[in-house]
Amino acid sequence: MLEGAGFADWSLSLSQGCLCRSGQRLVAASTIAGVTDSAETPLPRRIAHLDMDAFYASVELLRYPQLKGLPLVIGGGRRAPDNALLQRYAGQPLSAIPVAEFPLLKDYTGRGVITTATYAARQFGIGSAMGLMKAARLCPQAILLPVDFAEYRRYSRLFKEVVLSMAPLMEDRGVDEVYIDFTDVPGGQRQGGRSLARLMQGAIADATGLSCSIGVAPNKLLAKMASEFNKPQGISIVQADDLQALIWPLACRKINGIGPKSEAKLQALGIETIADLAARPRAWLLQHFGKSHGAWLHEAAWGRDDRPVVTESEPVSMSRETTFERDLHAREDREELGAVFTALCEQVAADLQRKGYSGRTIGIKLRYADFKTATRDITLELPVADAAAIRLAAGQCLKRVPLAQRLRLLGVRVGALVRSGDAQALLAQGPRPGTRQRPVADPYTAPLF
Ligand code: TTP
Ligand code: MG
Ligand code: MG
Repeated sequence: MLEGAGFADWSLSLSQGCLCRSGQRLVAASTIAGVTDSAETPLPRRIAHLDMDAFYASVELLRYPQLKGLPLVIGGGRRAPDNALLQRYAGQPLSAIPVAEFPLLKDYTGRGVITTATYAARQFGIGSAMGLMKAARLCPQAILLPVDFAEYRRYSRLFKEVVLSMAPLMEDRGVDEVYIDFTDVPGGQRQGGRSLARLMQGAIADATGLSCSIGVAPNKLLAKMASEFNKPQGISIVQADDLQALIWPLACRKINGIGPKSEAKLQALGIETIADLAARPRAWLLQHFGKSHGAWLHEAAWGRDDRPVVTESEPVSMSRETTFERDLHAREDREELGAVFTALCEQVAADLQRKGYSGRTIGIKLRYADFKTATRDITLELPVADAAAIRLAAGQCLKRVPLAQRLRLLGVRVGALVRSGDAQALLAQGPRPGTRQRPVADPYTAPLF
């Protein structure tokens, strides 16, 4: 069984909750021809997006510096602290393990995917989400290392602490990226934000040994695009009047929020670049994409986005999922599936308990052999965080999905999270009207999985 990173949509997905708007703007005083204008003029918004370079791989290179410059991919399973290689070199520094001892991509068999690849490996056309065996055909000599989420989380915390020490308005956007409001930070306006971005890159490198790329722009939408312009170790500054030169030539897909489906629809309508999108009348977009999505597409194409930098966030759901080594059948592989299902529930429960949350909405996700995906969920009257209750509710969800076809992936998710302290208070209040009872063991599902 592979522990998939499940990165794209589910795994440990920490979505944002409460909004906290950036603080008061500073007062700018300007002197023109001897006349002092002391009116309160807000400084122009300068929003940075910071994204670590080849994050998981770069963290691995800190402990295996002998692999620097070589093609390296991360994926295929979790790092076991007692694996054969580490045992053979027990007592010696990790940096002393000879390069020739590391596993190569060409020797991998299985269905794991790449979480990330170093820039040296990307030159061979391989990258995130590609199957490891396919990648092995493109770059057989790449070194393959397993994932070590605990270590990546540790470095994630470290670099965010550095950012916060320099600029207090930071929005956490996942393990390796953040938005930062530079507007009112001393020096944040200098060179459009370049000076502060450079200082930040240096401070992060000093504290962690890792490199990052930063884009600074009038808003989050443009900053996110800008941070990719000069990766790795890049700094890109976008001003409002750069839209035509820097943003419009890009493919629509570069807009964060336009995924493969929207891209295909846009292409079918003859829209390839952001310039093509900007050229369509707003009313036309509304007609083809609906009121809200159409309006958003129009605003995005014109580089407009007034979303604030959200400084406090609460996870709204936590999940775990796994892709099987071979497709499994609900009946023929009942025992194996049942064990995986229970393990996933236990993992989510452990995640919840470690982070101090409980949740009322329990969901499952299945991906069938034909890659179609099904999800179901159930909302309980009270939040739960224990594996047995999650397992029971998830089992009820399973009853509601077709199980004739083989499965390649199974996931369990707990949503509608509340802090466990708040959950205790809810428990004391008793059940809410209109929600389901805490499930009892189900004679059909319990033996099925
Ligand atoms: P990214 O920031 O998308 O990628 P990256 O940091 O590896 O490389 P880049 O220099 O282009 O920013 O993702 C951050 C980490 O998230 C990445 O190191 C591994 C993980 N990840 C996955 O596990 N699966 C994925 O499909 C992607 C895109 C990332
Ligand atoms: Mg990154
Ligand atoms: Mg990222």
